[in-house]
Amino acid sequence: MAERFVTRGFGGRPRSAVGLAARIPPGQHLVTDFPVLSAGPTPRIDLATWELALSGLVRAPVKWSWPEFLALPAEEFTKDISCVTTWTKLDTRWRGVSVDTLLEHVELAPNALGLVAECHGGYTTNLLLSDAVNGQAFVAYEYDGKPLPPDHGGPARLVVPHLYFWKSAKWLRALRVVDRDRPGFWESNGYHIRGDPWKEERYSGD
Ligand SMILES: Nc1nc2c(c(=O)[nH]1)N[C@H]1C(S)=C(S)[C@@H](COP(=O)(O)O)O[C@H]1N2
Ligand SMILES: [Mo]
Repeated sequence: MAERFVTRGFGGRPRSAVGLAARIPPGQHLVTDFPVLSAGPTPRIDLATWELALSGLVRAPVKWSWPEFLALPAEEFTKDISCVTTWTKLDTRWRGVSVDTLLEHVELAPNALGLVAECHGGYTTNLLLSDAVNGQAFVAYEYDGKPLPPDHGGPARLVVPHLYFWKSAKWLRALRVVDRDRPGFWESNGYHIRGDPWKEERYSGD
């Protein structure tokens, strides 16, 4: 992927060295490439059969086909992302549907507490609803103005930029509403249940 030395003019963010440093969470370093990190092979996903489900503790579960998903109101998001392996990438540019928009289509049960992101290939990650609403998380299908590449989670992935990037589940197929914050794949393998980069919540016990 071609990277430019000069950053484009994303609205009003600080560009001085001091300003940039203030955007890098503790223990992280800046990258300009976009590393690929996957626990398994990149699945081949057919858009003709692709579905996104919103299921679990909702009155009536919803499923979107690819055309239905693309018809939902979408937004542009420009966000900094941090991977627990210590890279941080600034101003990543995505297009997708906010989790708020998805949740407008269901009625949550009173005991709804979290979401489990379920992926093609079996990967899962857990998220509190309080970390998923109010514009904090979205399901992206474009990166940098182009369809999201398969290695980066295309056709569509969850992006939760304020938490370590393992929470940003690639090849998303379902968001399941749950009443307990149970650990997903990495959270069951020694990583933190929440993963806030600014608090360095890397490993369970941090
Ligand atoms: N389905 C799925 N989602 C995943 C992963 C994975 O292995 N499978 N890896 C996670 C991890 S650890 C990171 S850091 C990011 C990496 O995303 P990228 O490959 O687009 O950089 O995806 C996250 N989402
Ligand atoms: Mo990661």
